[in-house]
Order: sequence, then C-alpha cells, then structure tokens
Amino acid sequence: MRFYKIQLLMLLIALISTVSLQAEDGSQLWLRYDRVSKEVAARRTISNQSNHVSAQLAAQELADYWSGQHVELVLDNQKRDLKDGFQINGNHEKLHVIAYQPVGLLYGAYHLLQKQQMGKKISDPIAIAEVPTFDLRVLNHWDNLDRTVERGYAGHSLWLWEDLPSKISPRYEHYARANASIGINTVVLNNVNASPQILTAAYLEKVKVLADVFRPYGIQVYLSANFSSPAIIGGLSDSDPLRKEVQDWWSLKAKEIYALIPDFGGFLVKANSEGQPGPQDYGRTHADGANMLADALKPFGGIIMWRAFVYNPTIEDRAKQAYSEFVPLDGKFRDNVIVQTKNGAIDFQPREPFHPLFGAMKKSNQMVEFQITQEYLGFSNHLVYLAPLFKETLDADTYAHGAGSTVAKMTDGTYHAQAKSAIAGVANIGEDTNWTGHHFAQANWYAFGRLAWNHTLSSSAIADEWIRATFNNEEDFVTPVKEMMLTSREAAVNYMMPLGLHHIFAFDHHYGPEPWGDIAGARPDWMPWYYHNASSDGLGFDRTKTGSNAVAQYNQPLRDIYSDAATCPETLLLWFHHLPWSYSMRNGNSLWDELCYHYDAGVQEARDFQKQWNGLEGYVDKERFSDVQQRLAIQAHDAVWWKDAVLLYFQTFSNQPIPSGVAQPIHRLEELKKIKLHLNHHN
Ligand code: GCV
Repeated sequence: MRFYKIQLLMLLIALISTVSLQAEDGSQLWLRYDRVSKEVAARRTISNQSNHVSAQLAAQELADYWSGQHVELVLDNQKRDLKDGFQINGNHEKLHVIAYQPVGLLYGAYHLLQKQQMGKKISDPIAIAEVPTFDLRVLNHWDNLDRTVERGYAGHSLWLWEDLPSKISPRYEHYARANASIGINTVVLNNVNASPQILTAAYLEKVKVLADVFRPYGIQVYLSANFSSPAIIGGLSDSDPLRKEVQDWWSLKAKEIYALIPDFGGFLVKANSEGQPGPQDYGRTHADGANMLADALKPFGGIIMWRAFVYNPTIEDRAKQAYSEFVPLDGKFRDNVIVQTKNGAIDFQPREPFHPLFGAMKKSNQMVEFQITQEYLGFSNHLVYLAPLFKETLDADTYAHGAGSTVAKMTDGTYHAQAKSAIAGVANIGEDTNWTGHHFAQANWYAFGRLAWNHTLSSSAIADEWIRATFNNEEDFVTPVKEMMLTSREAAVNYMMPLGLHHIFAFDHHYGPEPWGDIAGARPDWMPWYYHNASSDGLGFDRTKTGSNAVAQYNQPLRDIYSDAATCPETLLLWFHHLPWSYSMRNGNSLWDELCYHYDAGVQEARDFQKQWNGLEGYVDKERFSDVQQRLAIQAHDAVWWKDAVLLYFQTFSNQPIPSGVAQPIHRLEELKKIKLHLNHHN
C-alpha cells in the first residue's frame, strides 16, 4: 500500500513539473532571468552614481533581476588595467562592482545575474576581477542588403533595411543586450561579399540608427567594405589604392561616416578572394590596399580588419596560398590593420589543423576568424557544440616563440603588442524566433562570446553555464546534456570527415556528402576529389615533401611531426598524407577498416543523442523538447547518409569489405548519387 502511495506521489510530482514547464520559444536565449518581487526589491538597494547610459543599464538590470544583497556600482578612473572588465568585492551584505569603463559595470551586472541563475552562491568575502583576453570581440554578419544571409540557417537578416532609419525593431536592442551579456562588443553588420551600396549616404543613415541602439550596450559597429566602392558608387574611373583621387575618396567617406557615427569601428575587407575586387586588380599588394584604407580611418581611430582568406585556381595547394601571399607582407601593415585569418587554411571544415599564418606573421597584428554558423556542420539541423573546435585552434601551439606560443597568445597581444587585439566569429543569427534555428545553436553564439572574453575557459564550463541558463539547474538534466554537447563535435567529424578528410561536401551548399562530385569545367579546388585523392593506391592529400609540402609552412617541431605519418596525429592523418588502404593505424587496424569504424561510431553517437534526449522529456518544456527531438532525428538520418555515401564510394577504390561489426550500408551508391538538394546558397 505504502509502495503505491509513493508511486502515486511521484507520478503527481512528475505531472505537476511537466505541466508547470511553461511553453518556451527560445526567444529569451540564456537571459531567462526571473523578475524580482516588490518585497525583494525593497530589501536591497542598487546604487549607482554615474549617469552614463551603460552604468544606468547595469543598475536597471540589477534592480529588475538581482535578488541578493545590496550592490553599489563604482566607476574608478584609476583602474585602467581593468580595461572594459570589472572587479567585484564585498560580502553577504553588500557588493561593490567596480569598473574603469561604464560598460564594465554592465558586464559585472551580467556576471552577477549569471551566477544567480546558475544557483551559485557568491562567496563571502568575494574578490574577483575579470579582464577580457581580447579587446575586440567581434561578430561578422554575412547579411546582404536584400536580407538574405550568406550561409545563414536561421531565417532572414535581423536588419530591416527597408524600415530603417525611421522604424526601429525592438529586436535590435534584444540583440545588443544578448551580446553584451556575454561580452561581445563589436559587430560587422554586412556580408564580406559586400555590396558597395552600404557606403552610400542613404544606408549610412540606417547604420547610424543601429549604432545608436547598440552603443549603450558597449557595442561598436563596423562595416564590410567593397574595395571597388570609389568606382562603383563614387563614379571614379577605378579604385587603385595608390591613386590620390581614390585615397581622397576614402578619406572623405571616412569623414562622412564619423560625422554620423563618432565611435564607428572601421572596415572589414575581403579583397581579391572568390571574385571580390581588391588591390591586385591594379597590380598592388594586400598591404597597399589595407594601408590605404587604414590611413583614411587613422585620424578617427578606425581599424581595418583585412581578411587573409585568399586562394586562386592555380597549381599551388589551396592550403598554402594565404601563407604564400601574406608572409612576404609581414611587417608591412599599418598598426591599425589587423590581418583576419580563418582558423584553418582551407575553409571552416569539421576539423583542420590551425592556419600556419598564425605561427608565421610575427610582425603583424593578427586575429582568428571562426565560423559560428554551421555551413559545414549540418546547418541548423545538427546539434554540434563548437566550443571544442574553437578551443582546438586557440590552444594549438604554433611554436613561433618556442613551446607555448598558442594561437590564442599569438593574437591576444601576449607576443605582439597590438593596439587592439581581436577575435571574430561568423554569426549564426537570423530573424527566427529562437535567433539561431536550432535551440542548441544558441550555445555556439554563447560559447564564442565567452571564449572571446576568456579563452582559457573550458568547453565544459561554458556548456555548464549555458545549459543552466537556457534550460534548468537539475543535475539529472545538466549532466547528460553536457555530455551530449561535449561529444557532438567529434561525432560530427566521425560521420562526416574523420582522420583528416576534408571538403568532400556536396557542391555549393555544403550540406550532404558528395565525395564523387565532379562538375565538368569547374575549379578543381572546389571539387571533392582535389581534397581526398582517392584511388586504388589509397586516400588523402600528400602535403609532405613528396607532395605539396604544405608541412613546411609550420614551425618545428610541427613540421617533422606532421611530415611523418607515424607521428602525425591520426585526427589529421589524411590532411597531410596520402596512404594506402592497407596502412596500419596505431591500433593495428588498416586505414580502410579504421575509416569504417569512425563512420560507424559517428552514426552510433548521433543515435545516442536521440536516446539521451528522449530520456529528458520531463525536464524541458514541450516546445523546445520536440523541436530538438525532431532535429536530432534529422541528424541521425544524415549521419547514416554520410556513412553510406562515403564508404560506398571509397569502397570502389579500396575494394575491401566493410568489416563485420560495422552496420552494412542501407543505401545503394547509385541512389545516393542521384540526391540533389536544391538548397538556397543564401538561406
Ligand atoms: C562569404 C566560404 C563560403 C562563402 C564565404 C567565403 C568567405 O567559401 O562558402 O560563402 O563567403 O567562405 O569566407 O569569404
């Protein structure tokens, strides 16, 4: 009898908790703070002496949501070392949030609210200081003026250009608040494939309105500039950076922009890359182009972020080209130019070794560009938590200044004093109600911001914060979800491109597998065979001395480590080596068998995510639960598609059976080859 009573009680509790889980659409992101009651508000004071709008915002956030002790916000102009960070001192009765810059108070306020959300006690006494590791924590929007988003999977652009400047969407402020809550302080509004129109007077008026909305949240606006703007919108005969008329045009343009937006950040430029115009159109170098723009912005304190994502269909290995072009220019860039380099040398693949430029350009300001949007990682259908990918690059040792010269330290000012250190992520944000399409893609926006603030944080700690803030603090929920997130990147590598394979995606949209892809007349470096080199002799890209010798672009001892298949990390094996199918891996498996096991493991992992999530139904509101559930089903389905497509295709070269213990393909290669997804490149 007693047993039944307990069971009944448990059932009741379960029912009540499910019913009380309010429907949620994800629009609040990780900012699901509970508003304090009048009683709580009356019990504690939030004091603030500053009338700076960011300080006032900080006070307001705490007044609305802080249920702890008294808080005093203090601006201290002696504490220059805090930069835009903060200090929190005090005890269980009163806290002092101290900052050098007003926005530091806002960051301090969000820090307190986050601790409260996570159910963390503020220790007594408390004395902490947080100074961000990068000065500029940048989101790159690849948003076009027609509101399509290149590689965007969360709907159209947030920027309603047609409505601006007169109509201001409330989402602009929500967006700014979300960014500020994780320390993001710089946004590039438009696509690097830039329309020159963004620099016309009409658009600058619209940009000004956005900058005004973002400013209180400490966010500075940058624009992507089209290098041919002087010719296209200025009516000049060309845009040669060494011509006085062109230089004057940019100087005047800078003056016009700063008159409207006094704290305008600067320009991001994609030049002579994938058909974009640039200084090379006039026989000039990247340094000539970047420096000309840097000189135009210098009087106003502006910065040029100049991308190193350059490659042409030449015989030189694509992975080597950025290094070949940029290393000779090292030391030739102005101090307000930052060379912005993608994390890897090809293009945001599921796994790449870090870009060799990070270890080579010791006399130039450099910054990493990550891709938060999942162009090559299942769009907004797959759950892939990217902090481990970001960390892998940031923590990679370049050996530029001996052991320990990590990519993070090569870009955060440790070795090369930069006027401003910076880090960028290509945004995954669109007008979808939940901002990012997949609810778990919010975690990637969050993780980018947190790592930009502090690159020493662990992927696990960041996931922990995000899960608690976005869902709940129940350990039985947090633990399995964290585990799922932390294994998800490796799972995706397994079912898409394990062991250093890369770029075997379907042409153009980059969603599914197409290792057989070959379009007559197309650029070889856009074709999968260029990268996998499958033949009856084996698989992989020989980047050692016997091949393209891309290994030579890495510092010692990496060059030797990568050169020898026996010492090359197996995660990167086929990136650097072309090996026979029978090659013996460190565990004794042949390369072919090992490949099969990796794909199989990826499928199993994707299926495990489904099982894990299904067991968590009672902990999440129905809406978000079933949305994630449906996407996990797509992911598991896609994982099988990837495995079958790649293994069946490579089997035509290996001529070996799929080992027993690995699930046999359920598709036929000929059927898979017929799949043609008509996914819009832009959306
Ligand atoms: C913005 C890749 C993407 C392009 C993108 C380009 C870039 O090639 O597929 O969509 O263009 O990178 O980063 O410039």
